Amino acid sequence: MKIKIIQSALVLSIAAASSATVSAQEVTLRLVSAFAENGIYVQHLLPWINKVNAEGKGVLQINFIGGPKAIPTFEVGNAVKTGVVDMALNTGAFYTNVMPESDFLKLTQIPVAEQRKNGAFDAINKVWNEKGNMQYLARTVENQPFHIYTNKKVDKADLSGQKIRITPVYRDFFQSLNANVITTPPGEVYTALERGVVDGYGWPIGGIFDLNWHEKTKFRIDPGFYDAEVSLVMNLPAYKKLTEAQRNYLQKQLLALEAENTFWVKYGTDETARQAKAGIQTIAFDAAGSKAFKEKAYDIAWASALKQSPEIAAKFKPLFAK
Ligand code: 173
Repeated sequence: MKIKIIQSALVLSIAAASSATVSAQEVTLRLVSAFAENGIYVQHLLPWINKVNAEGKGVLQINFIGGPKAIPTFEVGNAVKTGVVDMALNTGAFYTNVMPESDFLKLTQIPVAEQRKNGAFDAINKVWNEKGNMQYLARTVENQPFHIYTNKKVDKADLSGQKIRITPVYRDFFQSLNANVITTPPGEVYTALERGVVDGYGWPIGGIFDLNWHEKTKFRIDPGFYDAEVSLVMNLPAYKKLTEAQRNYLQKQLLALEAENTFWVKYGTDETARQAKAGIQTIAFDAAGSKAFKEKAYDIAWASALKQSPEIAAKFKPLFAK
């Protein structure tokens, strides 16, 4: 009996040792999302994770841990910085507590493919490495402008008397439109609308149905402004620890993921139609008003960026502009 136990313990330890040897070149990366699991950003990413895992046996695997229930939205940035998780689907607005520059990525006006060519991507990574202890891996969402959604009708670009839910994306712009602003993660928007804590919210053109906000939304203000940035980021030491083969494999899959960003233009069009069908009315300004509205959005955000982080904002600005 005793011998048997020793024997089986030995077998187990050999099995463990050999599996460790066999898998020495396979790494499993833990990924969390700052966005809800049932939302479009995660839903769009899941098939990619499956593909990475199917094609990456013996090289690299991604273990999707979950959304904000696993790690609260505004804590995901620090979780990546400190290595609590290896990777995250996140947006800069959610980790300005790591570095204020994270929110600047909403100001890119060129495709990520071009950012990789003109030096923007490298410039971003220099900052993300140094200030965030992070590697900026890939932008998974493009061509999704932000909008103001509200239940109080307006006939000009003025949110006086309105309480609007924000993140850092919208703060300076909405305050310049005289809104009273309240910061919440996406997970608290529905309740805030339901209880009348807010009259409206900022969000991109797509995704308001994912958490049922359409039930509590009367108007969308056009035009949109900025471009919603949703990206994969990785803990820098974890990234540096990858073998060359693992890093090359990951890079190949990240570029394939970005190549699928063509999805977003049609998604935006479809979501616009779906909002109209759901009874959400559009408030649109005339051509001159629209142009002024958009210009104001960018002017205010860049002015704020240049004030917050003069050198980095000045470096990013020409690389991000059209
Ligand atoms: O929560 C937000 O409104 C926000 O900042 C954001 C950023 C990128 C995509 C979607 C929402």
